[in-house]
Amino acid sequence: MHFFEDPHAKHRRFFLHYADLEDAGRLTNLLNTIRPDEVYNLGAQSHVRVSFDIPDYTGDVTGLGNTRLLEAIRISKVDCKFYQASSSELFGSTPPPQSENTPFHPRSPYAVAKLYAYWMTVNYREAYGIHASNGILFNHESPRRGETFVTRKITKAVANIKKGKQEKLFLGNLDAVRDWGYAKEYVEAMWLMLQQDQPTDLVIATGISATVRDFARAAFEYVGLEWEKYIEIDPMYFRPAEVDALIGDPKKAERTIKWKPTTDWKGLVGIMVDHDLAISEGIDQ
Ligand code: G4F
Repeated sequence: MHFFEDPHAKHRRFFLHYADLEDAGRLTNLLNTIRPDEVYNLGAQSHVRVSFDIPDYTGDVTGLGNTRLLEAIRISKVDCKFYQASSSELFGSTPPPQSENTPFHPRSPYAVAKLYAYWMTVNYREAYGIHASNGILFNHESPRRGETFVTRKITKAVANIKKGKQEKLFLGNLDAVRDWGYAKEYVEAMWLMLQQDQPTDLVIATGISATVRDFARAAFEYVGLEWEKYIEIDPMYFRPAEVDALIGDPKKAERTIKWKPTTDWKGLVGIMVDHDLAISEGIDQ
């Protein structure tokens, strides 16, 4: 991103470059210019509910975006390792526990697009010998989580309600079961995957699950409030097809990359509510 003369440029170790997963030419050009050692494709239209409203766009960016990036690597002949952000949403309606051997059954345009990207990653590995790996990550959360995903929506509302800035929290399906882990730890797993000699596909999860109701109850209790007084159900947040239960089996990751999570969903509740309380009080994080 060099639009102007930057006097500090020679001291910088981190550079931003513009590109778009819909723009194959730019991706190839960028690969040729930067010639990276590692490429992490975390780009997507990643909201599951939203993907039902914009399935075409989701397929283009979340699915084909992966192919454009793999093609850019193949065409530019850059010798790099590739990480694809695959998702536990691939498992969809297949019952838990889910491991690398569990059959996929996606339940949303987002998950179908991710399934295509998963197999393209495997295909480029097998067809062209690219060091390409899929990290099949279960839900990973942190204070940086977008505010329309359920954990952050809850922790932000809890903080605002505690501070008297909000009255109610409107949610959809409280019965959904998720395996929530800490994004900070999951990013380490991504990096570890690209430090291996051999590419592989790995489930990254805690193996511990809770319902949306459990998470909400714990978040309200963390600040001494009774959750039932504040939560209302709004069918607007229901999905045309829901993923009822995701609980990962991370044993292969423990074995192959020596990765083990240390923060479970209850730990996350504390980290995220504390952060949102500080924001609500106007303290810079
Ligand atoms: O927080 P969510 O929107 O995450 P979801 O759908 O599980 O997907 C996230 O994790 C995936 C990995 O497994 C990623 F691939 C994906 O990109 C994303 O990061 O919803 C979690 C659950 C769902 O069952 C949903 O129906 O919470 C339920 N829910 C209930 N009320 C709600 C709400 N979800 C949202 N976003 N907003 C609600 O008000």
